[in-house]
Amino acid sequence: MPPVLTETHDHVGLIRINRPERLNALNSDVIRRIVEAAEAFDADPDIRVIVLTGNEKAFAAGADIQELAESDVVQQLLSDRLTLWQRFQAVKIPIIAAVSGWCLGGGNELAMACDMIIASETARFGQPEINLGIMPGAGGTQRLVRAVGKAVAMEMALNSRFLTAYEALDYHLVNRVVPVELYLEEAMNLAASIARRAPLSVRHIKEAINQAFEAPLSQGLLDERRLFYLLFATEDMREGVRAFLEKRQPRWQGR
Ligand code: DAK
Repeated sequence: MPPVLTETHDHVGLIRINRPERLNALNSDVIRRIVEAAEAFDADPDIRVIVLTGNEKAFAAGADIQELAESDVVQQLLSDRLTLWQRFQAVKIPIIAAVSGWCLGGGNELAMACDMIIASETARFGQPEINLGIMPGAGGTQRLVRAVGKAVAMEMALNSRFLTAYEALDYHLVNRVVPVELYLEEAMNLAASIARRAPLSVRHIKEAINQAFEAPLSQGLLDERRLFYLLFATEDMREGVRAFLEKRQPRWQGR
């Protein structure tokens, strides 16, 4: 079985990390396949939202420690892993992480690189890289702070504190927590609901909200306005307001 599987469900693309014998540890091949699958869905006009998941026991227990053991600084510097993460971030349609079980190290960084996280009650979130004498290297010291705040991020990265699913909810790392039997269904339902909305609005909203993490407020507001104005040039905007005034459901064309 390949280590990354894909399926489509109407307008939703599902990516499953599939290395159960290694708790879905992320080696270079797996990361590359995830990124390529996400890019392929992004380029497919029929797909409007992506769900990324693992299995009940593990979303991903971090980078593959076997591979790390064989790596040195030159290999790290020459590897294209950083570029792969940047390509994942550049995906324009929303990505929802459906997380159950272990979500550690690079696994947590991957979940945080998604746009929303649906967690099962059994999910455990952590940045345990310090136990290996390294540190988070794909957003664990940056995105985590923006999600949970400095104090909790420090404890997670400095002292390998794992968060339960409900702690992650309290600290705004995840959108919601559901029973383990339902986490994927919940994520797929959320994805399907977003997929029914005006596709260009969805893309612009994702871009604008992500700008809030990149740019100062004044720049972010300018970018938001530019994206807002652009939507006035779309047929979907005409259709949306007309449908409201005519008291009917809009029919989105994505143009
Ligand atoms: N890598 C490789 N194998 C792993 C693994 C991992 N991260 N996690 C688990 N496994 C393997 C175990 O070795 C075991 O294999 P066998 O002994 O059966 O052959 C099997 O999966 C089942 O695991 P356990 O027997 O340990 O299962 P338990 O339920 O007892 O414990 C656990 C679950 C998740 C607490 C434990 O497995 C664990 O502590 N795993 C390691 C977690 C960890 O330290 N993760 C952080 C890795 S460092 C980069 C960006 C990011 C990163 C790196 C580079 N660049 C931009 C270049 C990220 C780094 C990391 O994530």
